[in-house]
Amino acid sequence: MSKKLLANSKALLQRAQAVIPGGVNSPVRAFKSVGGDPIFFKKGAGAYICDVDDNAYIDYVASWGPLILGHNNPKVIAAIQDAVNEGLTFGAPTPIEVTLAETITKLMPSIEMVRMTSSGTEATMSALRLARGYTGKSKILKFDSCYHGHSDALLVKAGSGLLTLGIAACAGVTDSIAQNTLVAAYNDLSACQQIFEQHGADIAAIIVEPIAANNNVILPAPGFLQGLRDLCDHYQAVLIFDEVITGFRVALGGAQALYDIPADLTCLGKIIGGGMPVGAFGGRREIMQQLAPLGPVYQAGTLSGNPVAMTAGFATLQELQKSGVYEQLQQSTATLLTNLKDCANNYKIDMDVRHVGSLFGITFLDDPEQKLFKRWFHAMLDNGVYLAPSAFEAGFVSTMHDSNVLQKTTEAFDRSLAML
Ligand code: HOZ
Repeated sequence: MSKKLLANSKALLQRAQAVIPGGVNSPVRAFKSVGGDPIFFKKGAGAYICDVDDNAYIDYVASWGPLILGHNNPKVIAAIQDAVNEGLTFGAPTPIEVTLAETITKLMPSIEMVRMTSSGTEATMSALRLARGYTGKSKILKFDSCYHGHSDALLVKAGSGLLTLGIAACAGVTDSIAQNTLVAAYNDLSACQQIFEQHGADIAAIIVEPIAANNNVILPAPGFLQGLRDLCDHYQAVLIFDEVITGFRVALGGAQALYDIPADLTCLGKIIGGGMPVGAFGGRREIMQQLAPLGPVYQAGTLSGNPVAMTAGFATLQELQKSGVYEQLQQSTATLLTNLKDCANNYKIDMDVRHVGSLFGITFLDDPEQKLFKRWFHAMLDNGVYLAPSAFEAGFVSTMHDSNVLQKTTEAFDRSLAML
C-alpha cells in the first residue's frame, strides 16, 4: 500500500462511503482490484495532478482519455470561461453545436450527420437503437471484453470495469435483453462469419472498438476490421465503430482513418468534450435521418449539445488540428515505452508494451493474477506516477508530457522496479 501521506484522502473516502456507493461515482476508480483506497484530487496542470494531501503525480489516466492536451490547457479554459459568461445551458440550439458538428463531419468523413449526447454510454445506446430502427432487425454482435458503456444490451461480456471487478454477467440485465446480444472473441473473424451464417437475417449491427482500448489496448488483427465491414455489407447490417476512446486520440480522423475502414455509425465522447461531459454518434446521412424529428427513432437529452461542453470540445479540436501534434504524441509515447521496456529488461522483467499514437497498454507477462501489476501500481504511486487502478485500462499520453516528464516517469519506473 502507498507510503505517501494520504490522511485527507482517507477522511474524504470515509465521508464518501456513507453517501456514495463504494465512495466512488464510477466503479473502476475504487482501487478494488489493486487494493488500497482511491485518492481524491483537487487540481491538475499540464501532465501533473495534485491530490488533497498535496502529493503531485505525473498523470497517465487523463480522466480516462479526454485530456489529450493535458490538464487545464489555457486555450480550452479561456474558451470555457467565455462560454460560461454567456449562460450554462438553454435547452435550445446554439451556434457552437453547429460548429462542432461541422468540425467532426469534416475530420471524420464517414460521419455525414452527428447527434450530440452527454456521455459515451448514451451514444452507443442510441446508435444501437438507430441501427435496429433502420434495419428492422433485433440482434447485435459485440466482442468479448470490449466495453461500450453501461446500457443493458452492452453489459454482456464487457471489458473495462466489469473485467477489472470480475463481473461476468451484470445483475439487473434481463435474459430477454441479453439474448439479443451475440458475442464473439475479438479478432476472431471466422467466429463472426459463423454467427452471421446462423443469425445474419436478424443482426442489426456489429459494434466494435476498432482498437480494444478497454482491454488494455489490443490491436485489430490484419483483415479483422475489413472482414467486419464485408460481413455488414453482405448481410445489410450496420457497422458501428465505438471510437469513444480512439476518436481524435490515435489520429485526427480516429482509428477509422488509420485503418482506412469507414464505419456506418461512429460513437464518440471524451476528447470531443475537452474534459466536459459529452458524447456523440453520427454516420451515414440515410441512417441518421431515421432519428426523430426526421424519422421514427426517438433519442433526446436535456443537456445534449451543451454549449460549455461544445466549446471545450471545439477548442480542443482546434489545438489538435495544428501541424505536428499527432507526430509529437506518437513520438513521446514511443520514447516512453522504449525507455520503460529497456528498464524492465534490465530487471529481467518480461513486459509487453503496445501503443497506437498516444494510447498505450503495458502488460507484465507471466502475471495471470496481476500480483506483480498490483505491487507495481502502488510502487508507481509512491514514486509519483498515477496510472489507472486496473490491469485492463489503457494509459494516455498528452501533449504536455514533454521530455522532462517522460524522463521523470522513466526514473520513477526504475525506482519502482527496484522496490519490487
Ligand atoms: N469507462 C471508463 C474506463 N474505460 C471509466 C470511467 C471512470 O471511471 O471515470
